Amino acid sequence: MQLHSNCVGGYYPRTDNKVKRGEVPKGMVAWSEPFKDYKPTSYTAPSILAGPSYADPVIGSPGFKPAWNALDGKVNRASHEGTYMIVDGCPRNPHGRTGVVGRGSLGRWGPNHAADPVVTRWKTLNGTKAVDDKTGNPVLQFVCIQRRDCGAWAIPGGMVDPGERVSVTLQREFQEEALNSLEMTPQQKKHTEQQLNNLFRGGEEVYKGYVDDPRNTDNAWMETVAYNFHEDNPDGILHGIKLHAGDDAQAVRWQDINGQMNLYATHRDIIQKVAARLGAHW
Ligand code: RP5
Repeated sequence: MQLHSNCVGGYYPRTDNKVKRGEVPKGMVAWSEPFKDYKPTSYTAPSILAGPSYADPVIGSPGFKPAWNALDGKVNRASHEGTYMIVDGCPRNPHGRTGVVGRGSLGRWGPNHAADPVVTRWKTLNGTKAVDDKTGNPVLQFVCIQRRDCGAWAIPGGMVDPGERVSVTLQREFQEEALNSLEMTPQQKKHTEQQLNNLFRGGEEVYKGYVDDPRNTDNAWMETVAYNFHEDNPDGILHGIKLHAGDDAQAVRWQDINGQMNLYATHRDIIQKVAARLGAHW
């Protein structure tokens, strides 16, 4: 199992550098390494403890009897990566120590399920496919958003709501973050949905599993299912659609895909798989 690195060391995100992660020296991330002096910081964000609808109660609260590693009513507590351990009553991050116990800013104990839509088109110059000078491969572009919480550029993904089908999450998140559908009239929204339905019906799964996300803790972590929605036609809908950032995104753009891109969490790895799948420049 690959160990994580984005959620080890430094300060927990969005805590104004007040919540320092407990020390996890190099080579001690794996749980299999004995580390008797491990002193993780306990942190669950006040916004999560306030009990929003998307968050679990505190473990031990009366009536909270989660079915770990399973579909628990409408909440999916199963991991894409197999069975995770429950230690002292709490799920344990399968990718190692993070220096934080509790949920940080994540709502669920254990896996927090997201979906990431990678919407791609070929870059064109004067109506023809742009090709990279060095590799000779065509240049692919994807719809990339800038996250409002940290300013990093990312795939416009989001959380799967309880009971929601992943295919619905993928299109919903794309429409909310890259097209600002939350501020459309019902007619505009319907029209946009109809325009995109065909594209979103033809997706290919490119990744499913753990995300090395800076918000992960020892007891709560991000997982995702990423799909590629590619439009090959240079006169297709994606060449006409107007991008408009909304919801958790503060900006949106068509990003040329190449190996130099710096993206949020492990999104670069996901995009690399898409480039390989389509034989694009990297
Ligand atoms: C990442 O966080 C996932 O890959 C997904 O892009 C995102 C979901 O979290 P929010 O954008 O809803 O905060 O780990």
